[in-house]
Amino acid sequence: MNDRIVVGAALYDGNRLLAARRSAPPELAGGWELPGGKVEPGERCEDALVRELREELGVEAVPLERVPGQWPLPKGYELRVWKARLVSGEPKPLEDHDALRWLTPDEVWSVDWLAADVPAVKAALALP
Ligand code: 9L3
Ligand code: MG
Repeated sequence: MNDRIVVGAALYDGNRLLAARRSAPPELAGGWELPGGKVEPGERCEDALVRELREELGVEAVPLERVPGQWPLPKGYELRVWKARLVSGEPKPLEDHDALRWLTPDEVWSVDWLAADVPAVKAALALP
C-alpha cells in the first residue's frame, strides 16, 4: 500500500535543481520544495510523480533513480524522492506554487526549503 506517501522530484537541468515555492496551504506558503504530492490509493509512486509534475508544472518528466531515504511529514505522511529528467515542456507554477527557480549548486541553500525537504535535497545532491 502506498498509503500516506508523498513523492517529490529532484528535477535537473544540467546541474541546476528545480525548486518550487508553495502558495498553499497558508502554513506552508513561501516555503520551497521539490515539486510533487500525495500518491493516490493504488497508484505507483513513479506514476504519481509523473502525474504531479504534469499537473503542477505542465511538463512531461521521467523518474530516474530513487534518492535513498524517506523523510517524515506531518500527519503520518512520508516524503520519498526520485531524480527525474525533463522530457518536454518548460516548468510553470500552474498549481500550488507561485515561483520556480533553477538553482545552481552554489544557490541550492539560498532558498528557504520546507523542513522535510532539507535532508531530501542533501540526499539528492549526494547522488553521483
Ligand atoms: N510536502 C513536502 N515536501 C515536498 C512535497 C511535494 C510535499 N517536496 C508536504 C506538503 C504537504 C504534503 O506534503 O503537507 C502534501 O503535499 P501536496 O500534495 O500538497 O503537494
Ligand atoms: Mg504538490
